[in-house]
Amino acid sequence: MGKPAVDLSLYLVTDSTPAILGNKSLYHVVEESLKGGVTVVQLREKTGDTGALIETAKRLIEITRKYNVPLLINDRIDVALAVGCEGVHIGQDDMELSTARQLLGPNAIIGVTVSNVTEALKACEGGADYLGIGTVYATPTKTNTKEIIGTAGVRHILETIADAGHTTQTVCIGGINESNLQRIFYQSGAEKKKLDGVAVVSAIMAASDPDAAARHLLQLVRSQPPFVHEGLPKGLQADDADGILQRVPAILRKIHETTPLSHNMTNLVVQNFAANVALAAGASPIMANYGEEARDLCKLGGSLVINMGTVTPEGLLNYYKALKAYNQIGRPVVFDPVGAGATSVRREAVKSILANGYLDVIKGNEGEIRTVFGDHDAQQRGVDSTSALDGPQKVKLVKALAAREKNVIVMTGKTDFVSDGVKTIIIENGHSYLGLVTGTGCTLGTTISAALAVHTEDKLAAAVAAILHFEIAAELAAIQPEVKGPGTFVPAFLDQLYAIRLATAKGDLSWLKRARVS
Ligand code: 3NM
Ligand code: MG
Repeated sequence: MGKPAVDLSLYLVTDSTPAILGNKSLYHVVEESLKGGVTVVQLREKTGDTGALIETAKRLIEITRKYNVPLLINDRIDVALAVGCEGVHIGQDDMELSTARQLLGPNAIIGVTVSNVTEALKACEGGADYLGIGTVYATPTKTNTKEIIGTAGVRHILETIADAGHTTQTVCIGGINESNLQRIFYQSGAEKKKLDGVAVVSAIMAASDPDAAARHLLQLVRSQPPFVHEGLPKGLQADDADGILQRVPAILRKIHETTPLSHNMTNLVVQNFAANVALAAGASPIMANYGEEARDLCKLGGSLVINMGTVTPEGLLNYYKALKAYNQIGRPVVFDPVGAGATSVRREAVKSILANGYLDVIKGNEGEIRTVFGDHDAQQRGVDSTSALDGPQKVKLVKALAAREKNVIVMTGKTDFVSDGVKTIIIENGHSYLGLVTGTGCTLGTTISAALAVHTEDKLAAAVAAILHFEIAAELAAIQPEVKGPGTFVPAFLDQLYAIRLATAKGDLSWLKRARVS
């Protein structure tokens, strides 16, 4: 490979349709975006005469050369040859890569659109200079896309080409904008191969200030997302259940000492109970379902719980606003996909919430977690879970989902499974009364949020600490002499949450001996 690698960090694809460009000048927008730092420009015109296209390309190449940025032409090898620009971008229905290469020669930059593993491997083997992977998210800019592949699809392609030994550069495309760029970039990246950049149309072409838009997007590509927290220092890594168990008291103590805010956007059924559990566990609850409030609340050092137990269209918009606010400053979010598989509305809600922000922890029962994973057989009856998977299958599921989302997955049940995509912790604590009281699952989400707020650097340990606090409190409550059933259990449970917290603060860790963790 004699030719230098292209900087794909911020790849602009033009679009001069009025719906996107408005009444601005294409040349002006491209020049402004270059000032802002765009690193590649692709001229993409789906209509118009060849002569006019060549004229446009000629004018653009004068601009891109000033900024030392390559100009590529979508699909039209003839136009690229006519103007002598740096290369082309071809789709699956366009000219064959080998033919384009013959026509343009070895030094031309040729990129190929791919949306699955087969296309990606073929393009790499055929000598593509880069892959445009998409469509990541549905976008009004291109409505005839073949496949919406999400970040999971992008990551799968990256992993596959890396495994095959290809070092071909990559960008992703489709629905990328300033509010989702960092999450898409982060979740799409595979261990062995990250994306080299992102390609956008409307995020720049439709912007009122393309210079500022490009500048901001480039800065987002080049910086660590705020919601990614540096892990614990080496030597302190809790790589097994014992290591995590040792850190539980410190996490509980920190909750006790700092009273973190637990901002709950939760359902009507559990608001009161969740607030009481938060208080007993040592957090400061606020039940605020109005998304606008998150802009202020997210700055208070706490965490957010999104519980879609009584989801509504308006509620969803509120979730997005809050999610954005917390993601932007890197404060943690717990998502509780209550009844995820029960109705098609809820299945769609799960997808859109996943597409609207980064969720540090997702907590649900088996049916819910299966739905989040995309298992369409996980039809639920009401919001209760029906068990179908055995232990090893559950481990596999939580691990795969956590790896896909790059977060922590908690799957509750008689046995709980908690995974960060690498390690999976199995917890055998709890009591059957928890299943006889409404909202215990939801309030576990609240308890996890408190731990997460004080221990963002290790979400797995935070989740495990909260689960142990919660479930051992249930065990201790159930054996109190006054407890005769689920009714008397509830107050005793609140008492035990509180008692465990106070005992831990004083250094009494006898409760933790009940932990059954592996
Ligand atoms: N190609 P926006 S998606 C030009 O999937 C194009 O190959 C796609 O527009 C593909 O950044 C797309 O405005 C449009 O969402 C992307
Ligand atoms: Mg094409």
